Amino acid sequence: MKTRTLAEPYKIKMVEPIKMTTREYRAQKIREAGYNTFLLKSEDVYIDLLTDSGTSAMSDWQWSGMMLGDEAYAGARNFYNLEKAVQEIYGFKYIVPTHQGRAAEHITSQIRIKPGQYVPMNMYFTTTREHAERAGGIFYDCIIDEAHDPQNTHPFKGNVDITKLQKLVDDAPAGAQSIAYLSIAQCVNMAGGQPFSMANLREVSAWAKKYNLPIIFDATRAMENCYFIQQREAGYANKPAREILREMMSYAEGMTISSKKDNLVNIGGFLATNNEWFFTKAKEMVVVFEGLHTYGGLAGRDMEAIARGIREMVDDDYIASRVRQVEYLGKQLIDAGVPVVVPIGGHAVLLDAKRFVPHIPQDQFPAQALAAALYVDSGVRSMERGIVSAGRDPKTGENRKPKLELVRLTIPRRVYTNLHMDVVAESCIALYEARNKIKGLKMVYEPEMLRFFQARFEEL
Ligand code: P61
Repeated sequence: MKTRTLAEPYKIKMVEPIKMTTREYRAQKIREAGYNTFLLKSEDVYIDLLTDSGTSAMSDWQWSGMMLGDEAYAGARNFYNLEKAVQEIYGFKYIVPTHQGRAAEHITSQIRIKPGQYVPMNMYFTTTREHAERAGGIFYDCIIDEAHDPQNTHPFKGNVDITKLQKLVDDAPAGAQSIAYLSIAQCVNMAGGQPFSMANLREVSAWAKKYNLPIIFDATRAMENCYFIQQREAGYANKPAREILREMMSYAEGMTISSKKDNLVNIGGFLATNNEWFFTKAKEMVVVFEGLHTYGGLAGRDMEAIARGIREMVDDDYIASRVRQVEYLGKQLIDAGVPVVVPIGGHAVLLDAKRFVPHIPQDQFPAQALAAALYVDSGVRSMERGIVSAGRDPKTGENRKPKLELVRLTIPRRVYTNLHMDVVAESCIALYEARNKIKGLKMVYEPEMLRFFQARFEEL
């Protein structure tokens, strides 16, 4: 029997008009932007799939909460609303707000990493690794090998490979003491939004307990991971995503988060933990870098929007419709034979540039070139997630050459309709048919840190 169509569990109350542009105009704009989609003006973009970060549409309930901002310097009512939401939904006792996710990563890394210690992560994320390295930590990739293969259809490509963790403990000079903590992310961003399973988390947690190693989540996209567990993992089909989240969080000692994703707001983040020592140290540090521990760089109204977003994100109808829209776009590309990362992830569809433009060698930045070409074709803005994003090895200074050379089409939450997705799919398909015309790039300006944000290129 054909399943019935399910539409979005919300309706549109306010719209933001988009400017239409011509191909010639866009060709000029991408040249002016040094072929870097981060350097385009948003006004020149038709459908903005650069990121799902801070780009969500807030609900009327969140917006009305913003009018109830208590802008006192200390002890704002909204902080306590946020604290209560985190305690009830995530289950952590202590919370320190920050202006966004990387600030929580900075504080966590500085407090918890001793120079020379390893920080295993299930694949790197740019800011998470940067902050770990700035604290003297050494990144160690402990994700399963399948995650590095865009064509592997493993349902939980975000899983941790425990044999890799064991090898690290066995080989490291001081064994488990050489490890600061396990930094585990849900719906692994750089792998294409790939989830881990609860079974894997349970095993990782049991292993970590043996060595007295804490797990600290990067819970930026935890909710989307919970949806996949509900859909794919035995024993979870009838569990509300909200309960799945509570179980997941119970395996960790704490979390950092960019609230700009799961939490459905335009700005904010926090760290949360059950460890009183960590909380006390984080409170000491947040006043130096962010603001008092009851606002951490956020306005009272922002904290209210996060508190309400946290309560909205656990709605099963919402989270299903969010992930299904990503799948809707992905399926069209798969059906047309366009090379994408499979399975389709929770927040994005990723074009596999190595197969899309195989005539462009990796040192000519194939994903960067493809992202630029997509913008010129249709005004769709995407993001390079390949050799430019991977940066240079801090020891050798050489380019890191990641196996994954991807262009990320990231879907903002509650923002675009499926017709927008159709336009994106059409453009990707047209581009794939004319792929031989896409040329490689050379980098003409390279920033020292997180170079992908501001690097500039010229066409070869
Ligand atoms: C993104 F090109 N993500 O995906 P902040 N952890 C995780 C994230 O996805 C994340 C942060 C921590 C962004 C924004 C962004 O290389 C880039 O609130 C899993 O952005 O500080 C952010 O949270 C950091 C885009 C960040 C990038 C870094 O689009």
